[in-house]
Amino acid sequence: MMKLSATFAVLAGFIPYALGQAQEWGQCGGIGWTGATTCVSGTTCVVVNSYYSQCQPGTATSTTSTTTTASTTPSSTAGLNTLAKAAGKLYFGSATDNPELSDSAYVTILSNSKEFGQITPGNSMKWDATEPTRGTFTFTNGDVIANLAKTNGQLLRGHNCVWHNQLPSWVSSGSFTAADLTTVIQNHCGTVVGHYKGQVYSWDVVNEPFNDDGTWRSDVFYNTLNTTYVSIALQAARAADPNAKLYINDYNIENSGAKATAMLNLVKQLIADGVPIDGVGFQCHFIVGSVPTSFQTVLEQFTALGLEVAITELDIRMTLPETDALLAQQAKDYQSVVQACMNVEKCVGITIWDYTDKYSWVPSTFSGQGAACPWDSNLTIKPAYNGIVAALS
Ligand code: 9MR
Repeated sequence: MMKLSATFAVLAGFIPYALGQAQEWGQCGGIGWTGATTCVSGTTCVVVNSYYSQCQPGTATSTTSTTTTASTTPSSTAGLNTLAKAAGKLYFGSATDNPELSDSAYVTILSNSKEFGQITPGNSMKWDATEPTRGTFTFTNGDVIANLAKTNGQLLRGHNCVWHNQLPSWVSSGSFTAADLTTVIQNHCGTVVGHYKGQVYSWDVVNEPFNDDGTWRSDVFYNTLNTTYVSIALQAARAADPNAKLYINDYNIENSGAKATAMLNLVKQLIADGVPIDGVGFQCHFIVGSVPTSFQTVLEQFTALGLEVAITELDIRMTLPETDALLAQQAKDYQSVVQACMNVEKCVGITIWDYTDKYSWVPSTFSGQGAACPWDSNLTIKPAYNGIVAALS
């Protein structure tokens, strides 16, 4: 069994394990379990899966070990958004997605504007969702999330207009002339941004334009229009909703390096050319124990150009199973990432890429990894929550 030191328990806000022994067939461990972790005489604690260990009849021939993580007590009950706003930020927010909205316990937390003052639709405003066939727009799912934000008094980030991924095949495999594709982008961005006019705080107009080495990503937009697709999209978005902040959003630009430099050079050029650009989004999909060290410096390079910046898709994944040590490191990592935004005045807000492990994109994308969010899959806060609180306070 894993043991918590007294110091660690205080620092991380853990509740000590309940005393006593579990009965035959009772639960004796598993992620999130805070009850007894030893079994009555004649039974043995057997790991059924990482979430459930059980006292089964018989005596162990060897010591059974399981990963048990204790429950977390919030170090503040103010709520993450309340703390962020008190510290001068516009919001602390979360991504969400339509299928999850049938989970009422999930929605209750998402809708608590003390925790979340902003939401981003994870999928339902993307091109494949909004214009699956040319010129035919569907906003049903996007509207559900826009209306939820409105009902909850939460800001909305629009995500996204132009991206290489989640494109309907009529776009990704279309053979367009430059003039055709210009019209297609103008119509798509203009219609989608126009549909949500007045409801969106900021739009990720262009998403992930660069490869990790800082070269331009090869996709239908770049291959047909070279870099001009960026200004075409931004201008169409500005015309459609003059009050929405227009962002370019990417990952692996959080540390100094070729990709961050490429983004910096792009926005400098856009500014020089008089193209509308208000902000840069830093996705921040990180790994426990290796969050970037030059993040604040990079943020400041962008704000020095007069832009705002935001953390748009934060999560910090780990190799499973989660352990107390990994969760403690994750808390430190969340704290340092959020602190970087806190230290930069024009870093306007922080969005986590869903608040709970229950609906995180990570496990289905990175085999063997997960537990990336501040709430676990039982919708209970993890030490990461207190890491965020520490940065926001
Ligand atoms: O969270 C989104 C997930 O549900 C989708 O399957 C995935 C498909 O590409 O996109 C996820 O969101 C991505 C976001 O739109 C852009 N940055 C990376 C995010 C995680 O993949």
